[in-house]
Amino acid sequence: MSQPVPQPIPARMRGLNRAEICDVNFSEFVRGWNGHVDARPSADEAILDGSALDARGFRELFESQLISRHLDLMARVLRVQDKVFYTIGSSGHEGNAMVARLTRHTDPAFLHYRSGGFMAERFRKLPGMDPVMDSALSFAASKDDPASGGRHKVWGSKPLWVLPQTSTIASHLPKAFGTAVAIEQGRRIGHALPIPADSIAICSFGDASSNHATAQTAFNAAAWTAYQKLPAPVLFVCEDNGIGISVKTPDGWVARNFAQRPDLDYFAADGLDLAAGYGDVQRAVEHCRRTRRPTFLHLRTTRIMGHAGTDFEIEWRPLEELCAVEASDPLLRSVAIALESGLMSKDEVLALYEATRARCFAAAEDADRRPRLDSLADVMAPLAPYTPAAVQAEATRADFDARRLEVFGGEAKLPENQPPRHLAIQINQALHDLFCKYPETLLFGEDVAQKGGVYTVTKGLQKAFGPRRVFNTLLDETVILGLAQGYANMGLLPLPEIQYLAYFHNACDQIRGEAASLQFFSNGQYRNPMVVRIASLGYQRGFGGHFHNDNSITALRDIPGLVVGCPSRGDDAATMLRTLAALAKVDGRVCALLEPIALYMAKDLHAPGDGGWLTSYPAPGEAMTLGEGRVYGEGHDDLVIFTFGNGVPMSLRAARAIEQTHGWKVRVVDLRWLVPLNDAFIQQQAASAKRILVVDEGRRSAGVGEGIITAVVEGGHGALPLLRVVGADTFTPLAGAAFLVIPSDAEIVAAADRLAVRAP
Ligand SMILES: Cc1ncc(C[n+]2csc(CCOP(=O)(O)OP(=O)(O)O)c2C)c(N)n1
Ligand SMILES: [Mg+2]
Repeated sequence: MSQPVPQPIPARMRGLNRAEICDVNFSEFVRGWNGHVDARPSADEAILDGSALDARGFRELFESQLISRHLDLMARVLRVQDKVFYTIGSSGHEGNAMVARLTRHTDPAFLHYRSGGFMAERFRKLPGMDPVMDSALSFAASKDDPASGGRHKVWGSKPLWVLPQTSTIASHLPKAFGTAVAIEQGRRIGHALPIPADSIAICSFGDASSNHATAQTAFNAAAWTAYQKLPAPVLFVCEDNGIGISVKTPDGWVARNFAQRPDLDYFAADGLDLAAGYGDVQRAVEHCRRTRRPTFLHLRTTRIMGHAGTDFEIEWRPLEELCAVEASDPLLRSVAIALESGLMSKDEVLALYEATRARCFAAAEDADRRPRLDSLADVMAPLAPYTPAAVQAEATRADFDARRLEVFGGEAKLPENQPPRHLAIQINQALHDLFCKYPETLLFGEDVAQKGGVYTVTKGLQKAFGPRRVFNTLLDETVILGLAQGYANMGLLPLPEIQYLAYFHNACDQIRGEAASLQFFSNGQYRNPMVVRIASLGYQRGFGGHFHNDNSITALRDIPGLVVGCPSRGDDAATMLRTLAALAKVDGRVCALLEPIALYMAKDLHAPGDGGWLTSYPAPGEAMTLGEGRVYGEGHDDLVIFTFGNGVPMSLRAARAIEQTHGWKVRVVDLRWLVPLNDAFIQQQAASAKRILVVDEGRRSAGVGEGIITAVVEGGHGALPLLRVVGADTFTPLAGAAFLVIPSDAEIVAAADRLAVRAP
């Protein structure tokens, strides 16, 4: 079998664009070929002796490789004409087309940015699709791009089950793992999956990316699952080109790191040689599908034409090394196979090469003539869909009486027939109701099952609904949120729990970069609805220190499209939960519920034993509209306090003192919804105010309070006497010192005193 021979680089070409050199190398290699030629194989004959690949398969894979290559070459040329806006290519990785050929278009795929070959090949799985045009539209950021509608150059396709990925390397591995788990678990709870039950999840990434914490956490979670003999049919495809931008992966490291991992089954395949690699890829895919075990496919690739069009390797890499890399071009090997097997003549190869080039350029020019996103409304359209009437109808739908009677144990035991209770109990009852209403609901996290959570909020749920719907995960927030995305991808309704707000920050990218961006980058075609419950905020009498009293809401505030609610009392939590679930179901929204830990058990408001913070359970049929606040002291205008969470009972207590001292009528406005802030409601409440106080237990900088004040000022009420009582920009210390950094009842009263000396 002849190997591609490194081409001598003529002096005139040194320092030139390496893409051009690779392009020229191809034609020169074909013209210079004078190796042995077999008799032409028939379509179903092995392409070369001993290969698992037949001639028809090779021919199609080769065409997919050429499409991928010419899209790259086209991008390099048209980038400088501002017709293309992305030049990270797949050159050297085209062998990943084998993975596409050997899997199904219904196997959800989460792809590396060098998966052009995979995409071109997957497009064959459905009739009437055009990989060249669709890709060209994405390269051109055209509004007609079927993957993202012009929002990013992504590999994505709704009909082909390719979920668009972000550019954050490794961030897609946890959700690929989650999707694999969801395929199995969905079936087990009787959920109708959108894909066949024996599907696998495919996830490709680079060698450097395999070191990333987010990747490692997915490998670990997959192995942790398989170790317990639970299924996790995920095919991890490591496309090893030996380098990450300019940093070389130590020789042999990927094999060393993964070949012996328990419960992550390792396969290696040569992605540079279709004839040699095909059988190994096939074994890996079949193993994953049959055993339902996490499988690691180590695919040998190379990277030619640099990391991206902007990477002038010639400036930082020895020329000899570059030439050696270019000589390992898998397309040269494919040409050798095509010629040696007798499948194609030199002229046929060159004609196909040039025809593919022409096709890619024609598509790119066509794409360039299509419209691009040209208004902010267009850009944002898929980001945060909201259909109020449908959400309200869903949130108030109460057609699950029979199930709840069964779960709660009869009419008399229904929560709405019980005396008023505190927040933790009412959240617990509301969760029971959600489980009755939605058989596709899952609740999971650390310690949520038998123990019922650190604060017993999920107590009894596992007993009532079984371990397949309520379960403990391994201790890893990134995996918890990755699982949530996976379940959502399979049409389930995940309610992941993050044990403390501080530990949300630990895994924030799974929401910030991934879940919340999916509708945007898929132009609304894919969604991963979920309601993340997070035990949050301070005021725990000095216990627990910073990490159990974290008050940083800011990290959630600027996540586009996210909905954040923060109830301060039990009835509000129940009606809010219903709306959050409806937002997830109807509009596919990613939602967070911040549960104020310090109020979980709060029973009293003004004095011990007054029961002022207990509430009755709202029967199903009641729900809270997104953005709707709660007003205490309607019509009171002397002072309006805007607040939320722990600030609500504090402000209500302070209001009494202020009324006594100043004789003012005080209105306390619980915003309840923190993201998005309801500016119109804030402005409407501010309109009749004589003075305004903002009580924000979050941090001073970039906190909710800043948003409230901005709304007030933009509403034209900035001239009113106005002050903030707000947390300090610090971490929270242990013990009594904790109270020094967050607002207190006394500070609210003192702030009112300061307002009193300002003229209204
Ligand atoms: C979390 C994150 N950090 C850094 C980057 C910038 N970056 C983009 S690609 C890349 C190298 C990736 O190398 P590898 O995983 O080997 O993939 P390859 O490009 O070689 O195919 C880096 C550092 C990123 N996209 N995401
Ligand atoms: Mg690499």
